[in-house]
Amino acid sequence: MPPLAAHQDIEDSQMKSFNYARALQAALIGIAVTGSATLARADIKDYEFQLVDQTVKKGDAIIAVRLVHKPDGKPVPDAVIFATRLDMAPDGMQEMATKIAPMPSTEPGVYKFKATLTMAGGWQLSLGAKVQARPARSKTSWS
Ligand SMILES: [Cu+2]
Repeated sequence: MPPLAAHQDIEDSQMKSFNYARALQAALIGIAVTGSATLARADIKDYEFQLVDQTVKKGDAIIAVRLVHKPDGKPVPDAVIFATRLDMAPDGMQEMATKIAPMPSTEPGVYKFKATLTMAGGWQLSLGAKVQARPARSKTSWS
């Protein structure tokens, strides 16, 4: 019966997209990055860690974060970054932590870490940054 068949097709495709969305959600990892910065006369609120690649998957992962100086939006190179903790606090599993190892990075202001994300869901990466004092800008006047 064509009308019924057509109806079933619609139901099937809805079911498929629903399952697909669920599967996608289950495989995804969300990482919230929290950070603190230390520098004499610098305001912590002026610095922010941003996750570079939002598509982190379960398993062995490279997590790249960019340290940004918020007032001018510029990445901050040469900061000493110390990863304090990577755990599943956003999913209510603070006790579920995984090891993090710093990795070399080629892009200034981007800091990389290697970690094994044992479970899909929400993770929180807590980072600390020791920011180098910026050299004072020389004032040049043209006449
Ligand atoms: Cu967990």
